[in-house]
Amino acid sequence: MRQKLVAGNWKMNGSMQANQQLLENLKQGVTHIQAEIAVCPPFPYLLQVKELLKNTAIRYGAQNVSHESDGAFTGEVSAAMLVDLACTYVLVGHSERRTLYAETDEGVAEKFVVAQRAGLIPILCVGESLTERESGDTEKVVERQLNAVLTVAGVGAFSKSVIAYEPVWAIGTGKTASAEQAQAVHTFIRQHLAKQPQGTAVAQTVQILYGGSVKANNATELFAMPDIDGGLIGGASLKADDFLAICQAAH
Ligand code: G2H
Repeated sequence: MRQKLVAGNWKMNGSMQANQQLLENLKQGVTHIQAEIAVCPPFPYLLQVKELLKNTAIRYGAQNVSHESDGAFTGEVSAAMLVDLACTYVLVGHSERRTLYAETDEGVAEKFVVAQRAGLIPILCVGESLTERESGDTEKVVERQLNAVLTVAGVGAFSKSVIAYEPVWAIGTGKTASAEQAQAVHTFIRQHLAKQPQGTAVAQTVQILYGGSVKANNATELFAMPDIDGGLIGGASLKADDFLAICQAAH
């Protein structure tokens, strides 16, 4: 039985005041929630989030990490710094990073390895664009994105990571993949991992989240699917009531 995880990706949103309000409301609301819960604020707020979430079960992580360890890399943030701030998770390869900041499969794989080596749990985001889905290439694209990590880290690395399937056409668009569409890709991901030498056990235990316009009104159906282990939530993670309703649906 895999534990469900609901992670909020705040993207480039928030302020000291808004974060405090949001986290205070979350802290009050999470008492009866069974799923693991995490939030991923922008870098400048990690320390604030660390303080506010002290002695709670809510974990937190970053939205990106440098593949470099330290040195003259202006504007970058290292995995060691995230560990220093007691982050549990870090998103790698979110589609916004891949499309807007030209991150490649190989670059994402490098970040995955660096993050994991430092002791963080990478949440590897994969997913196809609308054109790729329409041309029947969904599995090919997801397989290619997974293979980049498998090549450098091996299937064993997935035992200490999370995968988030996020179809690009469903991100922030209000269009959600149907529960069946998402389930089909999640099954494919598990099967692909299971096909690797010594991949069977990892394929069964790795948490695979769905992301892309998850809302309180579609979360129950999505999370009821056998291979969907929770969600990576963008827009709906910015309002405590919406996020809590989604967390409630994950049990
Ligand atoms: C996908 C998701 C969070 P949203 O990016 O990672 O965002 O829920 O706003 O579609």
